[in-house]
Amino acid sequence: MASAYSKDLLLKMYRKMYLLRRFEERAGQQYTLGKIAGFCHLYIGQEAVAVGCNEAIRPDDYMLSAYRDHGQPLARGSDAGMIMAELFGRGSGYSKGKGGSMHIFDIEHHFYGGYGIVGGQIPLAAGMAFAARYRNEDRVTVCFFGDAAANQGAFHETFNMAQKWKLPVIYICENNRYGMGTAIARTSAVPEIHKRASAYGMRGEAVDGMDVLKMYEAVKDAAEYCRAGKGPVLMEANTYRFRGHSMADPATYRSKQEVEDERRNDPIPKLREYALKQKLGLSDADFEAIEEEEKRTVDAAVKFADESPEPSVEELWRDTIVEPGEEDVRPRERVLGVKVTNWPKYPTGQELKVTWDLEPRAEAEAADKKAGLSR
Ligand SMILES: Cc1ncc(C[n+]2csc(CCOP(=O)(O)OP(=O)(O)O)c2C)c(N)n1
Ligand SMILES: [Mg+2]
Repeated sequence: MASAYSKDLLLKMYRKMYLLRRFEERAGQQYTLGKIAGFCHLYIGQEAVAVGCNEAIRPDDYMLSAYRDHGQPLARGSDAGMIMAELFGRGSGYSKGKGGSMHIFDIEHHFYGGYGIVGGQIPLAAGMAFAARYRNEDRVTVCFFGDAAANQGAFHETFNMAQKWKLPVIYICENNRYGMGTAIARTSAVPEIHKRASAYGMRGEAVDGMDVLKMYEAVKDAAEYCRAGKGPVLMEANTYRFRGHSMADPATYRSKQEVEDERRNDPIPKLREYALKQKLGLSDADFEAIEEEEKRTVDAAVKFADESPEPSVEELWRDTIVEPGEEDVRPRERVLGVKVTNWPKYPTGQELKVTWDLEPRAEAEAADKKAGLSR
């Protein structure tokens, strides 16, 4: 029987999962060498979730995540060197070295962070989905968060509005069974998180997050549903992190046996075994060649990060606030007012034309000068 998936797709998914794994292994190593400071949460074990999802959506769809955020942008195609440089706190990183591991942000690939507040990205994703709908774009927003984030108030408040407005957003709860050192079953009245969708009349489902093809199929179907205007989806991807919560966590709250058992379910060899069984003419050598290439990609990323300069002291003050007397390095227009007539009922599909009155630059400068401010 012919394979249900093309050779290209299977190899692409293998390549990406391997890249994510290798990147994280090297990040962990660089952390222990003292090259990375602060928090560092590795994605090892969860690769199938980000990769299966990314292949199922469009490159222009929006994506947000929590602080365990190296894997999703890598799956999107972000530059491994710029992510590693951010971890190293170097000026060539995605947040100019000022965010670190938890704050990857890559507009080119529509990856909008990287958030340290547990559950903080959940309402933001609804806002992005609202904006897409408002502008009559058919983009879907994908929002990743952990199992412990499902106990935050923002989760419930957002789902209420998202379902009420039928927002095109897929919420992917990466249930790795722990929030820091606490098993989710110890803190949750309903530990099967997808079931909580029913409280809002929303579509909710569980997926095997250790199987990249199952993730791919589930997200493809959910994205179609969202694009058709049917509303949001809560998808619980059952997965497992093979390492501790962060680099600072020896993970003594779970048994070695449990981790060993879960490692037998590793999504990377699983995909390889599947692909080899298909009549696609693949052999071990094809996978080994991919692994070698991705090892070189990550070696180059580490080298790039290590050779990049630290941000300058001046950089500390950029992209923050403009103090009186300071140079404004980001000239911006000021919005004077928003002209909107006939607010349409939401959702309508009717295009809403909004225009902004911007203060002419010369007038803004004159006003600043009068107030004793320089731009
Ligand atoms: C609002 C808030 N409360 C507490 C914390 C501390 N904290 C950081 S990570 C974490 C656990 C979150 O676990 P989960 O959502 O399951 O994600 P995972 O780390 O497993 O990917 C906690 C409690 C925080 N960052 N923000
Ligand atoms: Mg968790």
